[in-house]
Amino acid sequence: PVAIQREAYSAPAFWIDTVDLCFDLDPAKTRVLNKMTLRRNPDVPAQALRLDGEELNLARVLVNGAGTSFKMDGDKLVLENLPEGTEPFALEIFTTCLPSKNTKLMGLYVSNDSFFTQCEAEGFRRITYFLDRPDVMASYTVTLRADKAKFPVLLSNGNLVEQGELEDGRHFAKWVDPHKKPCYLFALVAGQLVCREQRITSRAGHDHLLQVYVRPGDMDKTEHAMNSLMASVAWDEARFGLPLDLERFMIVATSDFNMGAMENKGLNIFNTKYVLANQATATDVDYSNIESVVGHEYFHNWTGNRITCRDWFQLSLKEGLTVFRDQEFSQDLCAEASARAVKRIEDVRVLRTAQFPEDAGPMAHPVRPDSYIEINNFYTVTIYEKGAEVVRMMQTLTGRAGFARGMKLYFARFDGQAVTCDDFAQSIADANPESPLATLLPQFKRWYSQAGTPRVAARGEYNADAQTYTLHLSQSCAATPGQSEKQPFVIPLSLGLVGAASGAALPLHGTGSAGENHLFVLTEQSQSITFDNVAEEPVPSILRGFSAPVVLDFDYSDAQLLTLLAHDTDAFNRWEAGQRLALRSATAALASGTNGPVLNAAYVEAMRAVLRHPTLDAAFKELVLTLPSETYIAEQITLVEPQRIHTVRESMRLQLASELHADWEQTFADHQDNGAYSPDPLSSGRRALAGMALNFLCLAAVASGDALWPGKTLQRFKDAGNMTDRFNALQALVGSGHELAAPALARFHSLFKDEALVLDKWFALQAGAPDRGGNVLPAVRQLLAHPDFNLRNPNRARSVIFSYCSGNPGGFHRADAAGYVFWSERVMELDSFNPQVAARLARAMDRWKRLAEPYRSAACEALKRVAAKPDLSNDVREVVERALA
Ligand code: HT7
Ligand code: ZN
Repeated sequence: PVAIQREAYSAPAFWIDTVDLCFDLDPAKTRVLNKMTLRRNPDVPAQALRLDGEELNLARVLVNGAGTSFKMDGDKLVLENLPEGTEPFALEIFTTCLPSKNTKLMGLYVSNDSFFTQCEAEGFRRITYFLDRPDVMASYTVTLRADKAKFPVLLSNGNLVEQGELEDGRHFAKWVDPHKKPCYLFALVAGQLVCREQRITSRAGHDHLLQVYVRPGDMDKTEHAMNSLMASVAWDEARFGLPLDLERFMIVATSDFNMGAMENKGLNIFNTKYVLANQATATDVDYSNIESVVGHEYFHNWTGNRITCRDWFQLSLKEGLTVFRDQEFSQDLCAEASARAVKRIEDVRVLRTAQFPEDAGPMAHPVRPDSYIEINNFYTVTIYEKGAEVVRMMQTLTGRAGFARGMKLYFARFDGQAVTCDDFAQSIADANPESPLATLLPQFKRWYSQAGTPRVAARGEYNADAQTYTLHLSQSCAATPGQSEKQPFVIPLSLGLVGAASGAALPLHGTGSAGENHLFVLTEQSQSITFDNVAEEPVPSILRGFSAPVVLDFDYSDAQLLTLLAHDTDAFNRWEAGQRLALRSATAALASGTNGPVLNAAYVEAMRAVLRHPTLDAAFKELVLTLPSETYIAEQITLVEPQRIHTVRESMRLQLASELHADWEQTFADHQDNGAYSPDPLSSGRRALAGMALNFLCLAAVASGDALWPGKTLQRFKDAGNMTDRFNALQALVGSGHELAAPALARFHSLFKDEALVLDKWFALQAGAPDRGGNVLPAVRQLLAHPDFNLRNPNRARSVIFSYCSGNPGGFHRADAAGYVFWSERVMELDSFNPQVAARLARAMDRWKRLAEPYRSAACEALKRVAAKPDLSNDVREVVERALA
């Protein structure tokens, strides 16, 4: 396979102005008539038209209504004898495809007897021959024809302009999209679906129809998605002045989907996981995910659809910006500042546990990559989450109002075009000429071109006589594949000082900032900053709110961290202090190899103080009391022994469970809500903390042999009025390894055997359970043989296989290599029908080179076994070959 290079971009040789598609939908063989008008691009030397296609049967090609010669070059359809000059000409192509055999779920496919499409990134070429690249934007008219009884609902992008009956029980619907779009935003849906509707009037006074389509039987799970959609429409208009530009906006849910959702113009297609929710079947986390994914796809309507990417190297132009927007949306929906801080901590946790390892591993790539083999492999946490952090830093450097001004300029300049990350950054800077972003723009853009997580090392010096405090800061960034040397980044550091003795927020002098917070922009390799009139020895609170995606190295003493944990006014750094303390204990235990208690008394007492704190809210307490994950701990050490990490973390959990036993009992008692269920942040936080308490109480009970709490937990599992409480209770039983877990699991299955998304939870819980003596892998193998398991359904495959291989390091990394054998079998099995999902699973081995023996050699062998498979897809080959390089 050949790598595609960003530098090799050239404009298309032809433009496609209009596309008129007619589909005769039949699962076994669908016929597609594609009538286009094209013209030569006058800026490009005259050449043949080379159209992309994949797994299509070509029946006819006409140019201006007459037959023409053509040839095939691999998958490409090549037309050499086209009219000269730049006048438009008509091209008609008739093809067939096989939706029911489409197991890749890209292009046109069948799920539960309905038709769906997925065209991003390169799925449209599986529907018809086309210039399948995002910078070719056309106007679409689409006619769908199908059996009326089997496919009563026929949807495509834009407005429904005509519908009617045909012969033989068939019917048709004709859709016209008023906006030009790249083909990756094309969509159609046909099937037996029902919909929830809502009419809204925008701030500007325009009427719109919102619809959420689901399978009959799922209507009672659509209210939250609709509410989230309405909130999204209102938010984008209020915060960025971006209105809904369509009369009709539709969301359709499907249970077979490779990713989370897709922002097709006016016809978003969603994984059911991010649409369906009611209190009996969905947890608080599900509700919150639905809100952000509905928001994310809706916000793409402007950032992605109205202005799209010139080429796929610019993917973060739409994805990083849209993740930033969905994060801001969810924060803005929080009524309380504490809930906004909780959301920020959750987002940072995702970045640090998933993106930092990616940036340090074999798949590391810049936010704007330089090359790829398979674009589907580049829908990554770097493009999405790190890309969002880059946009966030732009907002930090220009201010909230300045950033909004920059967005306005971006739309004024580029609406309706396919552009680059440079175009975006330039717009934000140009709208804020006095900002540090404008003065530092070329250097700032290194965030787009350099991979790797920068480290900031900080050291403080307090001069009690002069009452000055100086922070010495320096930055570095490790080599990543293809980039051995890194230039300094622009790193905005939000700073404050906390009195070491008083715990007070100290006023900052000498920095030009008034108040207790200062934004220092680190641009050199080393720089210092001095604060004057510092009346007492301070503890520096650096990187407040996680103001840049970096690792901060500061040699805090335990006492300093305890001060920050107790007093910092910045909630992020307060949480961070607790994480640093826990991490320090874990790494010390790993280094010493002792099996004694891991946590010191000061830490346990600090956790007790947090739990008992009268004003901190429950969601924040739950985050502070959550220990760093095994994956995150593993990232902090050079030679990883996964079993040791698992043992150490489990013993930390047990220590918190037993030493805080009475507090957990009190916490559980204090967080019982008997009112109506509401998934708002405050109530969810209370449920999360109560769930955590149950977890620890069951853990302690198993250790002590006490039957009280497991019994109470089983009762709560039975009586719970919502899925969050029910699932938390089940998790507590399974997580503690108590014998009541088995009957509870059986009861859960029988209660929810007809709810696919709930069964996914049931599978995932077992595959992700804490390993006890190697018991998880045999359980996982049994789950694969369960009648409800279906490898072809990506959600189900993820619930078992990914939960085990990527989400359960203690169970997966086995000294006998059986986990890796299981992984290699599943990667190869999945690859034979869905390479995209297989390649995601392949990523579970990214960090194998850091493993200690015997894991390392066994992992290497498993990777080689996969790489040696002769008919491996490009998707999986790219991942395993980069891992082995
Ligand atoms: N923009 C969407 C990406 C997506 C996708 C990409 C490859 C294969 C399948 C896919 N489904 C959706 C999702 C988003 O970021 O909004
Ligand atoms: Zn997106």
